[in-house]
Amino acid sequence: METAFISLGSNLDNPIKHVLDASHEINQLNNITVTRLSSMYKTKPIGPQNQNDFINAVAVLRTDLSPTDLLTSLQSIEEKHSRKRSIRWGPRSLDLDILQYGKLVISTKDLKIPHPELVKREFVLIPLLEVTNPDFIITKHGKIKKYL
Ligand code: PH2
Ligand code: MG
Ligand code: MG
Repeated sequence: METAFISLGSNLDNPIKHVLDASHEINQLNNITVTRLSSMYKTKPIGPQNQNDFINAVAVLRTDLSPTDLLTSLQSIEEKHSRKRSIRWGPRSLDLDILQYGKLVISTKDLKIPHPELVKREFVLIPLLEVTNPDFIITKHGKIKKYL
């Protein structure tokens, strides 16, 4: 059993509903329990500015799935929310990213943990702080409080 942290984001058609529904759907998957969900944060888009504000949140999971199986499961939920992969950093109905998985560091073509943008993004760091504490260690980087 490992603890994993994921980010949830949406900026298309009722983003709060996409994020909340996704958290329930993740909890219903076999081998995953959502143990905490942060508040919903309304955030300005990073990247192209001609798109809606985002709703962002972070969830804490307990899971038996390997990182790649977890990724596949999260992608199946993104697809259910009619996620289309188009513009980099563009609008999306649902984005689920693995931020951290236990103390693991992975860097493959399809999966990088910790998430490479994690420590640069307030829309992830602030909800992550809410569900952890200032001394929480981001693998490779150190205490979260250094970045806020
Ligand atoms: N996701 C992106 C690009 N830009 N900006 C905000 N505020 N929130 C996001 O979740 C987000 C973004 C690509 O994953
Ligand atoms: Mg993302
Ligand atoms: Mg993503």
